[in-house]
Amino acid sequence: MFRPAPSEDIDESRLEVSEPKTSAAGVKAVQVALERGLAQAGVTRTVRSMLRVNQRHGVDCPGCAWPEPIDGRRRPAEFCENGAKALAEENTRRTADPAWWAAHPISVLREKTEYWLGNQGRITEPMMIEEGQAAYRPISWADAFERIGQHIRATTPEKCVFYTSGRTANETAFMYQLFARSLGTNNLPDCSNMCHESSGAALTPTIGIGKGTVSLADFDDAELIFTVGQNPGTNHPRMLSALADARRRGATVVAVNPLPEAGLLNFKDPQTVRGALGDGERISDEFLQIRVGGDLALFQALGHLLLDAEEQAPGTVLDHEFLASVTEGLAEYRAARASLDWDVIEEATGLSQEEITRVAQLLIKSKATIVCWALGLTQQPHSVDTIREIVNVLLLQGNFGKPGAGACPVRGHSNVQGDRTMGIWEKPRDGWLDRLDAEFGIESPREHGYDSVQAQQAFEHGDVDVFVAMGGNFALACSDTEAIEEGMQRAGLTVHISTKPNRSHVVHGKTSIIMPTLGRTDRDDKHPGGPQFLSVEDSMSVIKSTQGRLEPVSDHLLAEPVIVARMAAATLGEDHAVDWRAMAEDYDVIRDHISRVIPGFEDFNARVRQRNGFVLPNPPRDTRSFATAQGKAQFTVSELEYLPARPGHLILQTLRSHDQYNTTFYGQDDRYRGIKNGRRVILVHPEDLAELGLADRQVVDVVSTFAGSERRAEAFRLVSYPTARGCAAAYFPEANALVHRELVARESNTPGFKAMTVRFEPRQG
Ligand SMILES: Nc1nc2c(c(=O)[nH]1)N[C@H]1C(S)=C(S)[C@@H](COP(=O)(O)OP(=O)(O)OC[C@H]3O[C@@H](n4cnc5c(=O)[nH]c(N)nc54)[C@H](O)[C@@H]3O)O[C@H]1N2
Ligand SMILES: Nc1nc2c(c(=O)[nH]1)N[C@H]1C(S)=C(S)[C@@H](COP(=O)(O)OP(=O)(O)OC[C@H]3O[C@@H](n4cnc5c(=O)[nH]c(N)nc54)[C@H](O)[C@@H]3O)O[C@H]1N2
Ligand SMILES: [Mo]
Repeated sequence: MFRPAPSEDIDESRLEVSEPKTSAAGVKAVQVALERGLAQAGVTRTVRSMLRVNQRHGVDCPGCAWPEPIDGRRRPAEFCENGAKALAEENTRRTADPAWWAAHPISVLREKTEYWLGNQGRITEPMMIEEGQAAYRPISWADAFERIGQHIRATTPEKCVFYTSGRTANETAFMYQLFARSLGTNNLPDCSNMCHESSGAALTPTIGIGKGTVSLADFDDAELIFTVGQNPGTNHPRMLSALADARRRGATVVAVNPLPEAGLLNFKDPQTVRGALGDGERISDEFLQIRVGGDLALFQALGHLLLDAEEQAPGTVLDHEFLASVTEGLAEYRAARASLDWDVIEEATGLSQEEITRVAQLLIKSKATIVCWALGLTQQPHSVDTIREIVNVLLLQGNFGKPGAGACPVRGHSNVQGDRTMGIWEKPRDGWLDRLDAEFGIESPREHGYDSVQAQQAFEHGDVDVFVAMGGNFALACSDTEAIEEGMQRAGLTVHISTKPNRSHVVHGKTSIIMPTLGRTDRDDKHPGGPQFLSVEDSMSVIKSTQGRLEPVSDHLLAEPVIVARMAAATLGEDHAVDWRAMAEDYDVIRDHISRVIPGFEDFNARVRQRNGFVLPNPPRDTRSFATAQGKAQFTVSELEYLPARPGHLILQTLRSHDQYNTTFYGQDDRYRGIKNGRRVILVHPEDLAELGLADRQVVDVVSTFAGSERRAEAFRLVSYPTARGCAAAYFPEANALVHRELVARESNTPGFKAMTVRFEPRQG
């Protein structure tokens, strides 16, 4: 039942380790989900929110961006354990009210982990702290907006940065970018810069759209599905149903991952009797336990083997009509892939020629292939090349614009894709800005702004005066934790539009304002025209409405669009060209503007009210057309690149535990990996441990090396774990301090969160 916030923080000495699990979900998942809901929110709020999640005209699950079935197959409860935990986090009845802030000065909050901070509850009133003060104090909304307006007017637009986290709804995101551009800056970094930016950077120039090209229905027609560099059992649990359904129908699933993740091996669907009671069913037919960073080599080898097979039996493997009519660059690609050095491929991937050839046979046979991927591919120096190599392999067999085929980057935050569609981007195209300017009579700046890494560097150089964050937890999401925390404290003003206390509130600018907002599940009804709803876009470009119904925990919370409107009016003046108030009063007004500015949103207000929302145009999927600069899909040629570990070193990736949502920790356990009551762990293969002369459970300091400099993180416990040889894994965000800010993916500038070279130094005692 309902429990008050924990007063204890994580105690790493209580760490327990057991065997990793070999299946995901099952009854245990339902039980854990209910427990967390009841502890935070009590019975009524838990039941009400769970029954409405992902239903038509319900609330979009804030957990992930995996789509819901849009035909009749929606289940009575279309949620998963981790979606339920996300809801419990938001629905909690615990509150961080002014008395709580008064009792917890910054000096105390600095010593707490994110687990403790986030578990204190929902922020109930606007709060402010100024230089020299020890704790946050309440401030009225009017004063908060006035302060922000004054501060922004007193500085220059280039010194203002507007960050967006991907839970932000479409309407809010549209207003927020309009505010930044009205002010005169494209400094609109977002969490996507740290997430799937590499996917967009690879897809846009090669297939003409920076998004995936499959819909959920394609999983019904696919013959072969790859899931590469992702952990769906934890991060996209509803994807397991799609994979299980596909396998039952006869499709083959290939998982590519350095870790034998539970959800990639077996799945116990808690919503079927067999899943609840039995051993579960297999999810993957082939599991390639690849080395971290080896995927570029893998897909080059697969491309080579496809071309080779076509040569052996001409006309049987490639889609010649597709290649001739809509692609370019095949000859150069063919030449580059003509020969292959298997020794290098085996070294780069840690896989055998035999394993790779077996998977190539599956590809050769398949008439419809989907490749899904997530962050295992996007956060390494050669990420963009790796994803382009996937595009090459898909193009060879014409796997675009036919049922059961395509590219499927599986997005993270529930509306991260929609935010980009709404113009949250530091590098907007001129044509896009022209339409925005014409609609509102403003003049948007044309100069590109900062992405997340550039914003981080600007902080460090003292070039950020005002930082506004629409959600998120920038200080902990970035690389090089110590440097970004120090940089943020040099800003004149930091503003956080947030639901719960987090680290970024604690390493704040000289003045800091926290504006508490309604969450997705909260009722938003204080408008002249009555209750309002918002909309989101899922990973497969479906736009649908989302509307919360729960009683907010405080009367002082404002909806995000209202906060943006009042901030803009306080900054730009009531007589500004944009009618901010009209948009805040009636979200249909925002949608009307969007319908005239953004292609694909024609008649937005009517279509968003349809039963299943609507799908945005997707030229590769809809018509096999590719709006690249050349007008055709592009083959590309990349050099082979991987992450070789130096002697005495391992390649470290960071990932999410089963009990966290990015920087929010639901609990202290990583159930599927057998880790309990602790997070400062490093998973290492037993033979690597032996070779390094280290022991299971030994406590070490971790030292990362990059470009001649070192980063150190203290007191991590080594855990013997069946990861690929030469690799190690630690949790995000504990390990972020080890990531040098210049370790990034080329072209996308995404931090190299899965590409660190590390060594371990034993600690005494
Ligand atoms: N419950 C829950 N759901 C979430 C989130 C959450 O924190 N909690 N976060 C959301 C967000 S914002 C995002 S972006 C997504 C993230 O979803 P994921 O991408 O699944 O997230 P990670 O935990 O980073 O897992 C990365 C996976 O890639 C593997 N991997 C690492 N390096 C490599 C490599 O070089 N090659 C290959 N083939 N695999 C590799 C890791 O072993 C791990 O299984 O999830 C979203 N959904
Ligand atoms: N080492 C390492 N670092 C990583 C990653 C990694 O894999 N490894 N992944 C990267 C990725 S993929 C991402 S997406 C980023 C995540 O970066 P962010 O999106 O910045 O971080 P989150 O932890 O998702 O944000 C959590 C905060 O959002 C606020 N919040 C929650 N709900 C709402 C809401 O409805 N409205 C508002 N306004 N605020 C809300 C709460 O106050 C909460 O503290 O981190 C990146 N950092
Ligand atoms: Mo993400």
